[in-house]
Amino acid sequence: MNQSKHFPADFTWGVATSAFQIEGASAADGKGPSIWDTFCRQPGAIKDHSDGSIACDHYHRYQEDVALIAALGVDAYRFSMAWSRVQPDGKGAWNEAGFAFYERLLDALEANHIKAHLTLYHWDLPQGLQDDGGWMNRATAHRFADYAAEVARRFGDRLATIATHNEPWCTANLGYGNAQFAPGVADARQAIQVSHHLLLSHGLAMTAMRAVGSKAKLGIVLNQWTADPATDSAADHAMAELEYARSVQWFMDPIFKGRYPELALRAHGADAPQVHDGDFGAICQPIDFLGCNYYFRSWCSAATPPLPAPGKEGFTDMGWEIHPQGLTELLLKLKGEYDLPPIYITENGMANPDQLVGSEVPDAGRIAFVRAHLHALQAAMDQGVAVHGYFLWSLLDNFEWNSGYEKRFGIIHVDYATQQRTFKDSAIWYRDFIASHP
Ligand code: IFM
Repeated sequence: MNQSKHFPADFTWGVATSAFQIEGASAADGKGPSIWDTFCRQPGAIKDHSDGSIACDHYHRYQEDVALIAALGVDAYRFSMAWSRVQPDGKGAWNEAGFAFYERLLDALEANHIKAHLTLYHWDLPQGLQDDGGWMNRATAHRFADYAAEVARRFGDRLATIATHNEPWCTANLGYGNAQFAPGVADARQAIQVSHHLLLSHGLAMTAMRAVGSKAKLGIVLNQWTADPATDSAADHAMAELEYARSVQWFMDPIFKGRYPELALRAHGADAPQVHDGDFGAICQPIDFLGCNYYFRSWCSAATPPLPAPGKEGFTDMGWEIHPQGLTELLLKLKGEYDLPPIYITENGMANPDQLVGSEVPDAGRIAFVRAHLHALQAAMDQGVAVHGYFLWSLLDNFEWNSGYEKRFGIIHVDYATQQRTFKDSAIWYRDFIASHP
């Protein structure tokens, strides 16, 4: 099947990364610490006891990495800015040396005709703001808007898109709900309040960036899934409906409809967030694009123990079910429920236990995964969903948060001892696939 025939000529093909996962140089040139620097020092927080101090050393090797991006033949690169690199405390003075790094990166991308898609917040809050209460402190939303405005003022005409947040569901639920991520809090009530402050910060940042006249398209990136009942039982159906309301609709409804979903609000009960007058007005405003990160579906079983997901197409090294058809179903469901702006699939990919064999890295499983998801994407586009681009996660093997360096998501293998980069078979396949695009 020649899939490329079905994608429009102006479709954006890209690869994605985030700052903490690749940059390293965690204290270079005036950079302040982030909550992930702190979290990595907590005993037992990271499975392989590693941290992000070196990671892929992208801070020093960005030119080599941009050359690799160019060699893939992609149109676009999605990356994030480390807030504490450009504003060490998250408030107060800007760090010019930090901004200079992103200028150099943008120069290199422009020299190679690669469009830059920036995420402002990919989980690495400046520790200085955490010391003031982090995302539990409503003032953090205002600090975020200040940061967004400064970035848009400096770089707005050099960026194709600016996303406020990456996967705020994770920031709230893994960072504050179950302590798997920084800052390591386990408190359901806080997770819900944090999700509200994240949404508020998104809205305030959108307004602030528009006020400085940013030319970049502005939006947000959400991790999303369908929620499927394990059986036809009423209990499984109810569980699936609630799961979808608490995850997908919880972030989509405020942005597109100016309210929280009733079902989830009722379930949260006394833990429901404190919402001030005017908050929904700030949050619910047009966005130029929606970034959708899709990895798996949610499998909902009320049984004890829960019925496992069938995994007809297998599971990834993260233990995540491979379910490409969920991407089609998700996009069609969203189209039915919301007045959607253009969509980018801002992340999709898989962890695989890849190894160098001579000078090659065979990863047929990843090729099959990407091919199947592109097929699923086409199916949604054929049914009228306006998807403008696809970003493979990830360009490089990198720091996979609390899994450390044990999980490899890259289409380019990184030998962490030498920082040697090697194209995996999937990188070669993706390059050839894009080249065959008319
Ligand atoms: O590595 C992460 C990324 O930072 C956010 N989305 C999911 C990826 C894989 O877990």
